[in-house]
Amino acid sequence: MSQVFVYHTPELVPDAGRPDCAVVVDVLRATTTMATALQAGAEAVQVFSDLQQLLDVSATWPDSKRLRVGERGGRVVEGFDMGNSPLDCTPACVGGKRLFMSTTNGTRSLARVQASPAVVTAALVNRQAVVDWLVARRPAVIWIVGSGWEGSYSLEDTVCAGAILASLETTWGIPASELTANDEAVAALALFQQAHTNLLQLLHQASHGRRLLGLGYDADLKYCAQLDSIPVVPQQREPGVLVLNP
Ligand code: 3SL
Repeated sequence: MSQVFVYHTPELVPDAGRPDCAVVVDVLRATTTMATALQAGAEAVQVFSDLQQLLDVSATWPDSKRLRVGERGGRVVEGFDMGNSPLDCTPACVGGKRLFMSTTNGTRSLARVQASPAVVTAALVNRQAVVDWLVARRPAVIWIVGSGWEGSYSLEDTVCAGAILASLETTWGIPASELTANDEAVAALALFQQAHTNLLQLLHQASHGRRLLGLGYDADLKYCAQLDSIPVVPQQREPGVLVLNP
């Protein structure tokens, strides 16, 4: 049976120990964008915490096969091909290309757990696909790692952790009381149970949701709030490189 721990931010992930599987969450918007880009036919998403390193590594790829995705503070990084909007990830734009991506928080969470034996990314849009993947493999210890915002808690990543737990309970048939391994996991499940009928409203209340609304990204919030709309599981094939079929 699995034990599921929830950590709200990469900073709260313990230094000691590691899970059998890490599930990285950044509902607004990095992990939503990753699932969308891979479903739209991107070859891979390669993540970087550091913008200069991203520029150096992506420079070794042919122009026609790469897209530089950069976001800081919700805005597109100057000189990059695109920002972090999942709505830009159409097959015409990303098909066959590698996305070299750096975002404020989501890519830092991935870096924090990249040494785990298995790493997948989850958002509300691909929650059930991730649950099915976990149930098929039954990792003994699962860490769900939220991205938050610059070290602080976020409602949207916590509700997604709760959505994963709620579906693990029903799909697996194991009571949540046996799956939840820390207080954060219990609280995440309670948040989802309270908010599941109107996830968009919760994203509108979230501080990063409000930040994105202020930048005009209303349609992104609507897209990111859709539960189980994309049946894909981005998986780490090598440190920092996410693909659909490793
Ligand atoms: O913080 C992150 O990693 C981003 O997902 C933030 S944003 O939604 O692109 O602004």
